Amino acid sequence: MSMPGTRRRSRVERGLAVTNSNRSLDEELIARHNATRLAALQDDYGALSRTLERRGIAIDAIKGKAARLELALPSWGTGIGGTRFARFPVLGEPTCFDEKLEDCAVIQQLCRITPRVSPHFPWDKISDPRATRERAQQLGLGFDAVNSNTFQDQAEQKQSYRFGSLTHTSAAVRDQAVAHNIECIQLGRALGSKALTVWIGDGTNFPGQQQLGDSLDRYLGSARLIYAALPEDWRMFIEHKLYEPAFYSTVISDWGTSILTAKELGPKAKCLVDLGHHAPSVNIEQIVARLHAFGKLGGFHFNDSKYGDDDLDSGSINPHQLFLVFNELVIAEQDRRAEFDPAYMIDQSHNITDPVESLLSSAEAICVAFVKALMVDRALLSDYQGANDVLMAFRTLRDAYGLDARPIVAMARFEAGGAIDPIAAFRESGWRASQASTRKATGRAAGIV
Ligand code: PSV
Ligand code: MN
Repeated sequence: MSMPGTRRRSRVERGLAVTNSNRSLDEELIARHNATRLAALQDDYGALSRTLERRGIAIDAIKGKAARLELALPSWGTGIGGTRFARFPVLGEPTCFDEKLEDCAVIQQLCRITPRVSPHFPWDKISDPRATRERAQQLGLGFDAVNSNTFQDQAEQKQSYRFGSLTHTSAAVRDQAVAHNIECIQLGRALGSKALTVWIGDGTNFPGQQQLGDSLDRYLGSARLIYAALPEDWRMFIEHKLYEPAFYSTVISDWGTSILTAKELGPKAKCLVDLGHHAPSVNIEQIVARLHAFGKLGGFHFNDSKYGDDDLDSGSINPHQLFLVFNELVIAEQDRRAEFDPAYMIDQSHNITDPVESLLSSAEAICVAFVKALMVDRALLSDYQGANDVLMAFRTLRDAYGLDARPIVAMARFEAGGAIDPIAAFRESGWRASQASTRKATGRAAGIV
């Protein structure tokens, strides 16, 4: 027996709850964590199951769909971001791609719906893609869409993107930007990825700076070259953004430009909806329905936004909008007028929270929104819609939104081997503290790399 004050601290207390072999969390820790919470979860799950049963909805089918949800993790989201003014680093944050993968593996181990990582080049330096792919496999991870970056200059590059990249007036700059995208495809191929996401910051900051029509023509010319380099089974996601860093006009500013561009390019080109990239008050769920109707819904970057930002944690500001987006996705999946295979990714920047915790919290919020949409009584809703019973149709949506979906999400996660409360388990593991002793300290320079 140890004396009070002299008791040897457990591995967990010392922040050592990691296995030495693959540097992920100790499975025993998760099992112990779950053992203390399982009875309460079963209780909550049983109560929700009875509520749904009264509505003729089978809880297990919904749980199965929740378990099959897959969200990609942004490699850049694992580091501490910053604003234009400051970055507040934490000890133990990842300093290289390998360490970002380790943190993603921890997230996946705890929540079980984030099996793939989306790399961003050249932020992510990968010298041996085969070895990186193997390392990811060991950690239980695969790779999702690769992201190109022609919105910043890199030390080694010849041409500057100060005045644009794929739309630049100079052919030499456009060629460089096209070549970078093609390199991203090659790297992605080696990693086992199947899509390229292209977001450009091109546009203008002053009226008169450029001919607005000509810029789009130049974009299409460059994008066609990238499209031509896509492997047969790949997709190219075109991500629109209203403004920033082009504060007067952005070339790919909205879903209209995005879908026209995707149609010009061909069937492998699809539109990517980043929830934060719209004007305030825009009806994003309607955009989702439109893109699906025309077979151009490629995927999502999930985040939230209050003012003009696009990097807040998913569901932290407007969880109802997230629910309405998933409501359209549930309808789209059943509707099948067009292929339905959207790629889901979280795209956030974490400035003052632990990135692992924020990503876990967002994965939960996204899955909760999905489950709420699955709990809508579709037959009833359709009857009310047909009868133009506006209030009851609205109430049918509300009745699902008002339910607490968390027991389904937690039960699906538990049954898949994850933690009932992933953030609590992460804290119990002492993961961040354990990494602080081996990972280098990062700087204060602003930026999300
Ligand atoms: C741009 O704001 C964006 O949403 C794009 O997806 C980028 O690739 C990502 O953020 C990271 O900066
Ligand atoms: Mn994005």
